[in-house]
Amino acid sequence: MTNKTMILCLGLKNSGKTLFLRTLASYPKSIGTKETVPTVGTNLIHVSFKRSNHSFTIQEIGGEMQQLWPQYFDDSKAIIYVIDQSSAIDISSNFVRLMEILTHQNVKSIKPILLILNKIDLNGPSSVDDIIEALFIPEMIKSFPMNRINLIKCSCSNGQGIDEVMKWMEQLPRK
Ligand SMILES: Nc1nc2c(ncn2[C@@H]2O[C@H](COP(=O)(O)OP(=O)(O)OP(=O)(O)O)[C@@H](O)[C@H]2O)c(=O)[nH]1
Ligand SMILES: [Mg+2]
Repeated sequence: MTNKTMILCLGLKNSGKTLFLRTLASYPKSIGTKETVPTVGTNLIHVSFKRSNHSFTIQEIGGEMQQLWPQYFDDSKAIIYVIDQSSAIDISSNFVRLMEILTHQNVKSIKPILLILNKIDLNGPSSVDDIIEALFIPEMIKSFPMNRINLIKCSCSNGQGIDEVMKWMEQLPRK
């Protein structure tokens, strides 16, 4: 019997959610595809891992729909939040959005959260470590016990970190 685990994929516009979903859907064949269009509404992909017989539905909510994110919290078992580490202007919005998610009553004490520091192949104006610090990610991780928050540095362009993401998904509780 397969079990489907529902995961929500959130993040600001242009952070890379659609490419992330596509990359996961047919990894490693998908590496190298880059063309996307901004998501209007939501976008669903299904991923199955044969070795563990564990299946997932991942739902992207387009960055345009930030105000509606909380409506989707209830139905998901976990949240993946994608951050474009090459975009310095997104730092404060990312911080505000993350705080809203982490303190929301349907999220704060139950859901595992994966922070994806995406576009690691690109050099932004700040170093990756500076972005991690500016977003207070170490403090976030410490304040949520039992490894509830994890961070993976990723490139949906060259596939770096995607294996680690798959391992994180496989250890999620089943439906
Ligand atoms: N270099 C590089 N480009 C990336 C990476 N991930 C995504 N992109 C590019 O970033 C742009 C936006 O990617 P999308 O996946 O459409 O972003 P999104 O978060 O789905 O955006 P919305 O749907 O508008 O919320 C596209 O041009 C992608 O090719 C990455 O890891 N590296
Ligand atoms: Mg999208």
